[in-house]
Amino acid sequence: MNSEFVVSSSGRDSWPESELPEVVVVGRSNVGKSSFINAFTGKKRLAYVGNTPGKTRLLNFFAIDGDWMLVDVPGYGYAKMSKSQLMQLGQMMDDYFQNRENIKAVVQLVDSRHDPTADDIDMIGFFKEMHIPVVIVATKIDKVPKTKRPAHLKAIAKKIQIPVKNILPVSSVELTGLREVEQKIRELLELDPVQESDAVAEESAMTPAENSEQSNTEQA
Ligand SMILES: Nc1nc2c(ncn2[C@@H]2O[C@H](COP(=O)(O)OP(=O)(O)OP(=O)(O)O)[C@@H](O)[C@H]2O)c(=O)[nH]1
Ligand SMILES: [Mg+2]
Repeated sequence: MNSEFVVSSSGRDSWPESELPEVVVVGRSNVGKSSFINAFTGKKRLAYVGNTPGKTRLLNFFAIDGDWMLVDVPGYGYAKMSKSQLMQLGQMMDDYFQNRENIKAVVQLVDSRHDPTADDIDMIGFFKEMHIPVVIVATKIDKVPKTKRPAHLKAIAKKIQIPVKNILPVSSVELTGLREVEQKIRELLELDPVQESDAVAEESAMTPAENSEQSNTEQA
């Protein structure tokens, strides 16, 4: 997979001038959005990953294979933010979701260890209302013991009210489940399926990700 950073944007003036379909990675602060993007693209430092929540403050656009864009956005549910910061983020996100015609799908990340939060459920409802297709990804599956995984995924499915097979478990540390998400995205965007040989070459080219305090996108 060929991926490249396009731009960090604080609002519509700096949305990229592009016709490419955009897939937005959404979820609670700290759920693993930026880590997912790094693992998915096989680039450790593409998106900024932090040890404290609230790291991503801008819309970060990444072009994938010249066909589509992944967009990393700030997480919700992070309490330690000032009112004005929250307002600013809220406006930036609202404008983007309501008015950006390129948005073709959302990858909604939920933590595989816990039930989805009220905010998660609200977000999923919002995208449904907007008629934006949503791919549900359960992150940090490496942290759930193997024998408990089916029960966790079932509980999440029940809460979101979708079939359990539509929840894709991933680990950005062990690099599992990523190509299944890619397959799903390509289906939604009506692109050709992932080539098996490409996917294998990609995953073995990258050692399991460790945290990085550096990236070529914004700095906190
Ligand atoms: N074990 C494990 N840890 C993960 C995984 N994905 C992310 N993490 C860790 O979770 C923390 C948050 O990850 P980020 O990718 O920065 O989360 P984010 O959703 O982008 O957070 P904000 O930008 O603050 O909204 C980091 O310490 C990551 O290393 C995973 O699949 N497995
Ligand atoms: Mg982030």
